[in-house]
Amino acid sequence: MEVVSAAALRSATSALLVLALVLSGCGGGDDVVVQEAPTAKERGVAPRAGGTTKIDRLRGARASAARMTITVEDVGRGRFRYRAPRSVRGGLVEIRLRNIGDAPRKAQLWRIEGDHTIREALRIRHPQPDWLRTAGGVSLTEPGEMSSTLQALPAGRYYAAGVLDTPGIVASFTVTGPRTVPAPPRAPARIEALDFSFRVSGLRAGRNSVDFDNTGAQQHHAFLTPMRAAADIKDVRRFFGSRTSIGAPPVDTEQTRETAVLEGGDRQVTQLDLPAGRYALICFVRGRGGGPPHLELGMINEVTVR
Ligand SMILES: [Cu+2]
Repeated sequence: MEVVSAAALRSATSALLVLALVLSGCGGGDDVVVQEAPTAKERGVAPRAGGTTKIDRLRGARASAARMTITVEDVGRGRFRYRAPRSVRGGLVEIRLRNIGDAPRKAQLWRIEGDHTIREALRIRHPQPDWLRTAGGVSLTEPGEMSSTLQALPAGRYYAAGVLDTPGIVASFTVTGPRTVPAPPRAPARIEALDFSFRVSGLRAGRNSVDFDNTGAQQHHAFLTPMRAAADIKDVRRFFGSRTSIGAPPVDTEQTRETAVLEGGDRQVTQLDLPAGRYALICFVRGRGGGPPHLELGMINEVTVR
């Protein structure tokens, strides 16, 4: 029997918050642009007491890839700020996110094409014009932790931010070098996003290097949230499909894992820490023009990790 506890209510609130972040257009956001490298103190950030900084390197290609580190920190009242180097040598790049804030964050990269400015980009919700590209980035990372992604980073003007509706204080940077670069090597685990379904193989309990492969034409991401013991995938679909859900949620949204958003045809190797269990795998992204979140078009699967 489900008892509606304070914890469950908190979870419900955070689930609705996640929904709000993903689905709504409510956030005004900060449109301040900073271009700063991490300070020495930040570079030396230590793991939490009793914790370890887990960096799982993909052997081979990752060792030879260029590397950039993005830092995210909280700056009060739900505001958060990214820092990145001003200039990065492009190619196959290992992008690391160091989270020195208080809440889980991801680093979504955006690339601006043509003569458009970051201030223009930050005003965009839907429709999203073709000159603003979702360019991968680093998956959701816990406070005090660092995780990384290996992906092609072609030359261009970029910024690191949160989601479209809640970008935070973004960090702009320039990628120099070739316009076309090699794709990353294959990883043992794979999440393929199609229009509009997922194919999953090779996920196991612990830290996974995941080949996140968008073989569709649309933008997609992978959102993995642990399912509660009594819940089935229909409960999860109903929960996220309704904006008025009350009662105990069928998932533990505080333990969510989430990749960055990729354009159709793009691929990256990213890290996901997955304790054993059953997960709901969901895409909440809408099309460039708006439209329903892909969850409503069938992008929801149950995945068991052992
Ligand atoms: Cu999608």
